[in-house]
Amino acid sequence: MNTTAPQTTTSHAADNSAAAAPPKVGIIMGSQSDWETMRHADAILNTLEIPHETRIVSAHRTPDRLAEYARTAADRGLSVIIAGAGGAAHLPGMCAAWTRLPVLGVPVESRTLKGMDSLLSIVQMPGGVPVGTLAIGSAGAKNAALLAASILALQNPELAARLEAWRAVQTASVADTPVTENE
Ligand code: RP5
Repeated sequence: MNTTAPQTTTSHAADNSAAAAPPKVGIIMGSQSDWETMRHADAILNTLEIPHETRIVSAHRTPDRLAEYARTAADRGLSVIIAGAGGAAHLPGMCAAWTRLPVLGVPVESRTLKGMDSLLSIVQMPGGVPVGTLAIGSAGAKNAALLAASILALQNPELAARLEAWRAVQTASVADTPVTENE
């Protein structure tokens, strides 16, 4: 388990491979406990060399931090926000309420309801304020980052090439026939 704390006040882009550029994607999460899931989004953005930042921003524990973060996101140069939360999981929706930027919601797997609570909360936004909702857990975090990459690649041919190369590697890694493992 990765227990490294997401930075709350300094740009995570300062310690990833896209160090020099201003962040284009913001990864926010409601709690330190979400990092084990959201680190998978961080890893994909690192691999694709997309400048980004990571923050703990709780809709209920730090509501002013959320408002400030989301209201200033577009002016600070962000293009996409990935928001992960569990349980009541109101972070992605409240974030979307404060910004016109696309918000991709990741339902974090909760202990009591296995993330079904998170999923239903995030996906059921009333018409008018959308949140693009991904799968529960690490697959959703990974796909949120890939979707953010696809959005950014529309205006960035170099990133489009890196994304296509990443997908080609994934395709090439799939074997033709199954093998018996752990025997
Ligand atoms: C939500 O409550 C967070 O997104 C997290 O998934 C969940 C539990 O938070 P902790 O009690 O672990 O801080 O706000």
